[in-house]
Amino acid sequence: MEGTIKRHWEYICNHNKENTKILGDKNVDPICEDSENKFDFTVMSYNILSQNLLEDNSHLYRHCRRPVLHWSFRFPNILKEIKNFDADVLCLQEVQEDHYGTEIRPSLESLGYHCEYKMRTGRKPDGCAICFKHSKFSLLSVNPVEFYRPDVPLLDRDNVGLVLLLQPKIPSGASPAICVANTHLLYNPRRGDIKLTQLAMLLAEISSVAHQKDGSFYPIIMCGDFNSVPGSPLYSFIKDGKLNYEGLAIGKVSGQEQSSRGQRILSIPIWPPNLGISQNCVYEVQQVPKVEKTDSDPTQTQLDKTEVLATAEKLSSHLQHHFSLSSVYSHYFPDTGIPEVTTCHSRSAITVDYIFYSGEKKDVAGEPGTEVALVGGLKLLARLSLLTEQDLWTVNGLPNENNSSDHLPLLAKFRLEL
Ligand code: KL2
Repeated sequence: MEGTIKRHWEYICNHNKENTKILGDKNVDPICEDSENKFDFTVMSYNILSQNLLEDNSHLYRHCRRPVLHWSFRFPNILKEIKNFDADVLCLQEVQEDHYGTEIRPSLESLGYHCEYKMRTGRKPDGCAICFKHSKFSLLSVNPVEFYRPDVPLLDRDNVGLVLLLQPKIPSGASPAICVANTHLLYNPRRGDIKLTQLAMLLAEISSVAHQKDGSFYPIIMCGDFNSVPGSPLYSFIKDGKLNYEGLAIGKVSGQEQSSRGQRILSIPIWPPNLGISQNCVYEVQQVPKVEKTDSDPTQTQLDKTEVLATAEKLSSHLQHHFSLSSVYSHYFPDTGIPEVTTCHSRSAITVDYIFYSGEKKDVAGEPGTEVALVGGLKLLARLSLLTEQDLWTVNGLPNENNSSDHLPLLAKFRLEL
């Protein structure tokens, strides 16, 4: 018998953004702030390891005892975990279609979840699911995203994303919607060009789903398996909202592997204009040529300006997005500096899974009353602690007797200030 490893809730009190403090561990919920106009909810992101991928990549699981690799052994464990954590929103990756239909969806429905699913395109039969508690949210819209594009040769991979708009159910009535996105980006460590483009496509969809009439955005939660490590260019782009990729090798984008022999440098731009997504990661509106006729012929001037802008954008190696996203996890244990891991098998033990959320950093340049920027944003209340690689090898790595995926579930408690 392999032992179990305890993970604990870390409660976070961040009245003051500069020194976000972890207040307590263990299972005490210190009262950070007693606000009446709030909506609290929990989110889990979990790559549950599709049986099909487990069998295709069986060399990664040679350290495991045979019986723990059977789906009939793994599924009850995964379900038990989901049931015990009881999150209000589940973002699941590697959800195999047949298992989803026959076991996963029915089981989650009987636990009070509404489930939405997007299967990959192509031949691999898994996909992403977002499930939420009926009791906490109603569904406003479902927006699947396919990263495969027959008209864009770069985008020949079958990964997908799913974006939901959810309405919190609160007794007092008015609350903004919440946008929840889930994805599993391409694995191939050498194809950072595709990974970045897939991310841009997800961000463009989130922009269009989460954007409000006044130009601001609903609160956003973006979860998933990004197949990129903390501090990598792809990760930094998510957190910083900008990336200059000039001279960057395609194999360096995700940071999964050290070597970059014989690697191409990212082209500028990375994706072609017919994708219809700008360097700011929003859908481009169809340019209808403006015909303005006056005596001095301003049509000519109009045209020149458009051309100049188009050229400037084409030559720029800068990507941007419009969200202020923070990561629930900080990726290193503060006392030791040892990395947290979210996935562990015989070839690697790294962080590739994340829960990103919007709303906490707004640099309103030190003006008095800056905290007001938090209104409508999400506040991180707590997270379930992660583990080190060493911790996991004391229980024979992943999957094991009790943890039935090669990833750990990530969990966060959020507060929406109303
Ligand atoms: O890294 V993952 O596992 O997020 O845990 O995402 C991919 C990999 C997943 C979907 O493609 O399948 C795993 N070597 C190792 N792992 C692989 C490989 C490979 N060649 N191909 C797919 N996966």
